Amino acid sequence: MLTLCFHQDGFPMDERVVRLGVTGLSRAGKTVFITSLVASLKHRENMLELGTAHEGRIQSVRIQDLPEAMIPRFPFEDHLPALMPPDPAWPPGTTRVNGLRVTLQVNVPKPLHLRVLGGRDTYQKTVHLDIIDFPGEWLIDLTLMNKDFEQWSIEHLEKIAFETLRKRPEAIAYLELLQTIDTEGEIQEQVAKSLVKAFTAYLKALQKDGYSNCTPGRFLLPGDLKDAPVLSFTPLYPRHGTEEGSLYKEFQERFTSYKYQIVRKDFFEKYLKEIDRQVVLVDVMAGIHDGPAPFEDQRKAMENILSVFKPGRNNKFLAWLGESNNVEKMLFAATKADHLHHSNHGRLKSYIEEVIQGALTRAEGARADTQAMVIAALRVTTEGTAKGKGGKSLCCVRGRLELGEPDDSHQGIPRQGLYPGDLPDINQLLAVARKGAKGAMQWPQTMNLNFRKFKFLPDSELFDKGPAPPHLYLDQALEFLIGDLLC
Ligand SMILES: Nc1nc2c(ncn2[C@@H]2O[C@H](COP(=O)(O)OP(=O)(O)OP(=O)(O)O)[C@@H](O)[C@H]2O)c(=O)[nH]1
Ligand SMILES: [Mg+2]
Repeated sequence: MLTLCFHQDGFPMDERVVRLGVTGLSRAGKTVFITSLVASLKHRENMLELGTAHEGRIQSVRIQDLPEAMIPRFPFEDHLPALMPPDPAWPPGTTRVNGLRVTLQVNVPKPLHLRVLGGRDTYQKTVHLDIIDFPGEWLIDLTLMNKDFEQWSIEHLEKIAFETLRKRPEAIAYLELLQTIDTEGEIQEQVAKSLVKAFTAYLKALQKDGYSNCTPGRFLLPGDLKDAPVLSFTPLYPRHGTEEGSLYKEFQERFTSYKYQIVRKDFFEKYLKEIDRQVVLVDVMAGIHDGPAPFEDQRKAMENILSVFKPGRNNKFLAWLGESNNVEKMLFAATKADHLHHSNHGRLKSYIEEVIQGALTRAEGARADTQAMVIAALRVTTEGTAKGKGGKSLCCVRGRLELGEPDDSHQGIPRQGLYPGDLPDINQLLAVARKGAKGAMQWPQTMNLNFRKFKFLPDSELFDKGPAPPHLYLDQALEFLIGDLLC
């Protein structure tokens, strides 16, 4: 939205409101990204690649509530100090929607035709950047919108059957319970509850193993819907011509209400529909670490989710997106790049390009300006080399390695050098993942995949410029996302 206003001196002043969508699956790094982005706009010492900041033209940065009074404020004022010295720690997972507005006042050069009027050579532009944060678990629900209860049930039941072969106890428990229930008989709420309990336990087990397609997301993170009837349904074997009041019919209706009321009206339409610019964060390395099947599941989930934002000609979402959805810029970013030595960043970038290939093609079809990047919104490691076997030089990262479950006090954790391994060839990985989407839990030994998952804590030492967050390529990401608005 662009409003042209006039200053007291009679010169024009632009005002633009831009909604920046920060999307990503659970734990992709959305909250850290938003915190670091806002802090880096306020404290610009590390933002050399953001042209306006570098040129000193940003006059002021103000953080405010969103104009929508019902959306709670993103707790930036809590998150930033928590990431900083003296005892830096990561923010907790997000459990409800929240957001904030960052208002930037920028001096921009006056167009030539206005310069003839005399006065100053610059004028002031105001950009309001509206950002929403939400639990990643809810994003996956967008994939429900083009499914009915029967399709959704079949997909889940096929996967559950497969997981029983793999002896996943939660899958076995759900199927065994389901087999004892007459789904065409009258619904008994106690029976419904036991099904929901067993199915939720199964979804949680999948999520723990790194799977992304765990719908409905509210079963994992209900927010204020805990125990609401709309969350009381589970996948059932298809039945036709079932009577009103039967368990099958009730579950079918609850699924439909969930889809339209919770996913479409309360989530997509309220928070995601009006996005102007979007960053999609993907934790590619976690995907690889979890194994071929979860890696493929992550790729598919991202592709399906992104189809919501970039409607194609035959896309069922087109109807609800209407004409208003016109994402101008999309950035696909592989997060947590500081886990790898920079010599691997090129490979990580090629992963993200491959993983989101389908979505990229669609976005380009819709003429959005797209880019793939690797970033670390908060850099928590430094780089170095170590001698490996046979005196071979290994590229290492060094940081405060978090071992086991995080506790309240991380003080005193020593810094350790770690050789994270080299990323393997993406085409090889994708070939195994696609072939073994339902099968392989492990990458073949022959791939020599010594890459492993680890977690570093934020590091006080790296905050060497006051509250300006240390990062990797965040300034380039911002230049792409909003640079053009600031000139
Ligand atoms: N090394 C490193 N780790 C990061 C970075 N950003 C996020 N992380 C890690 O990823 C975890 C999740 O980050 P969040 O920002 O909370 O992720 P989220 O997408 O908001 O997660 P949900 O709210 O659960 O959907 C953090 O606790 C960190 O362990 C980063 O830039 N570098
Ligand atoms: Mg979060």
